[in-house]
Amino acid sequence: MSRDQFYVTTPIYYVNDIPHVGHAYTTLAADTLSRWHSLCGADTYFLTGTDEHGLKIEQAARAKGVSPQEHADRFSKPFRDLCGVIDAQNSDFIRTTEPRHQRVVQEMWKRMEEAGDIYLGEYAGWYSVSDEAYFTEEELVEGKAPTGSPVSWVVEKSYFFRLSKYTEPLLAHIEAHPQFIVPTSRANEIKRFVEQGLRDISISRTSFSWGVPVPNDKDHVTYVWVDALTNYISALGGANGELYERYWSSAHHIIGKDILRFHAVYWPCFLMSAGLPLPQQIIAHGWWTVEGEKMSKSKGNAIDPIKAVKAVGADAFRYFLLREIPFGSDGDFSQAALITRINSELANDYGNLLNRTLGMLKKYRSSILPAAVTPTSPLWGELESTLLSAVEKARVELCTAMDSYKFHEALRAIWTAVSAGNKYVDSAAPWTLAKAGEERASDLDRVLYSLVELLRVIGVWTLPFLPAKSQELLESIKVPQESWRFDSTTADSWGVLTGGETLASALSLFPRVEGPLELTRQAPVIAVETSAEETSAGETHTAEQTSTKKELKASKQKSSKQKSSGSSASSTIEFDDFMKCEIKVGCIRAAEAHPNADRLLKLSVDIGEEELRTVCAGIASAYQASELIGRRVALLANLKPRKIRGVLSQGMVLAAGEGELIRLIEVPDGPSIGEAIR
Ligand code: ME8
Repeated sequence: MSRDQFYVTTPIYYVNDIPHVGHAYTTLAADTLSRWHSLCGADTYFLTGTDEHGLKIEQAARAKGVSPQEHADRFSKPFRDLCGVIDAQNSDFIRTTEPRHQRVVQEMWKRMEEAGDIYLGEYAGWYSVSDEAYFTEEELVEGKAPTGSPVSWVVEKSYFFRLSKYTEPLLAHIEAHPQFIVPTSRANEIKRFVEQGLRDISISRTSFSWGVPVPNDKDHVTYVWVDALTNYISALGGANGELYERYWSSAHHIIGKDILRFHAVYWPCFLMSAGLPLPQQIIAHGWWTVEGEKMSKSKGNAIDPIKAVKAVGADAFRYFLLREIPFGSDGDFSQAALITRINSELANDYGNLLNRTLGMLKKYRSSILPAAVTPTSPLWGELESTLLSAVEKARVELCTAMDSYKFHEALRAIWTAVSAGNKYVDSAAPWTLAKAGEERASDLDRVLYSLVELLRVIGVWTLPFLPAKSQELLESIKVPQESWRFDSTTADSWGVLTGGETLASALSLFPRVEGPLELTRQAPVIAVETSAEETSAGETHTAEQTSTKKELKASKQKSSKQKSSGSSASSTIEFDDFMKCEIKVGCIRAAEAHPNADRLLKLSVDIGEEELRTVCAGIASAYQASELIGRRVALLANLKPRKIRGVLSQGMVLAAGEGELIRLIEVPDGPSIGEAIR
């Protein structure tokens, strides 16, 4: 049986820096996609590597007093190691200084030359070394490249590529393949650019020698982008290679938005000229900042993947990067957001489901899994049907999200199944069944089995995202390896575990993390502005000290904010004052968007009264309404009802944090709904 192929690549990274979170992000997205397609049965190939030629590298090596090759060897290694650090399973790692690559670059050149698309001319223009690109006078911004890097006027003999010839063919290809460039906003950007008409580009250099020699002209080396882009084919053995035959037609290039034009304009035109088919898709993702700032060497604020993995583990790091922002959008890496996601979604939501399931199985059945209960079994009940339909819905959403590179949606979908599991525990109340003894033994068996089966499904789904932890889970609950496949998770395949297996009695996959974490590459000595009471003028601080000071300042600001809003941190209240608050255990039965306020959700909360309480909560930027159903919350029940934007709110759910980071205070299982919280 022939299987679909899926070939995925990352950019090849420059060896002028060491890897940071931006590089890790692209590699991890490509890895997750590759693993996802494997899980779905495809024959996958995943390529990453390093880009080692060009003036930039030659100059960096010279500055360090080493040869360009030595420099490249030294700086390529951390990128190769990065894959291991973040648990990326690449099939190959290509380096542009390898002979296998250089051979194919020259072949590519010859093909383009034979097509009549290369001619010798003279180039004069503003050249930026750090961008490896020429700019026209009009493109300069205040005498610099649009990126802000310095430019110099260069005149040299150069070979040119007839890019202009491909304006129409490229536009036609983009029109005919609406999914060629994603997201659509980026495709439109490229279309607008091409519609203005493409100009021929210079594709060789004589001003330096660190590159692939142009065939039959030793004075020239190939322009770095002709060299670099060809890696996607050279790693497959060139256009006649076996791997090329097998994978090229399924190529997907994952890149950052910074290099879209090279991939979506130059590369397809080079390929058309060489008579080779175009890749299937070019997928551009957004840009990470750190704590609201651009990452830069001078600021020393680049997140080091090695440190991040050391601090929170590879899988939690992967989870955060993919869950935090929509793939095509820019996003910010903040330590607070990292910690919140790990603690609330991994340790809390997922951890609870896992702990409760294995804990109860141990307590009530000595960790032996009861016999399978499937939808056709007489024991199957309504609660199981509800659970299974939530799982089926999540499965569909997961597929849709992955088809459009919405990793954050995919994880959100999986977590709706986690919530459905936690809700199932609450509704099925296994502890009550256990109390009833023999009489309800088969009901208890059914609940325990269903929970483990749910864990199996979640374990399989999370394999592409959290590979090591998912594997640990699947092994702990004895899921046979042959069913670690996506098609084992349909509603029809509910019941893969047969029962009778002895499972692990406990498993701690994601421990809670506490800040502050040391995540940046280095803590440079930098001057900070301080007030006279904190330090004498001119003193310097390490970044660590700075952040402590920042935190200090923030907490001071916070407490002064509290003071001004009337709740002075220093004043105390009497016990009786507190006892006036009726805080009760509640359960959210329904949730929807507030009709008149984007920030608010309208919740229906059960606190054991005849009618549900309507509560307006300012949590819409942190929660989807659907994921709240079934959550146990703390509700301030005797707060005077008040109309909020036209809806009468009868109480307040307790939460901590602000904006997107706000999290509901959750109530553990045990106390029943309506019970007082003291
Ligand atoms: O451009 N946020 O290499 P490069 C998100 N050699 N992604 C980021 C990022 C950030 N802040 N910073 C870097 C090159 N990246 C060429 C590529 S390909 C034929 C040649 C990621 O080392 C993102 O994928 O500058 C971006 O496109 C890539 O690193 C740039 O890596």
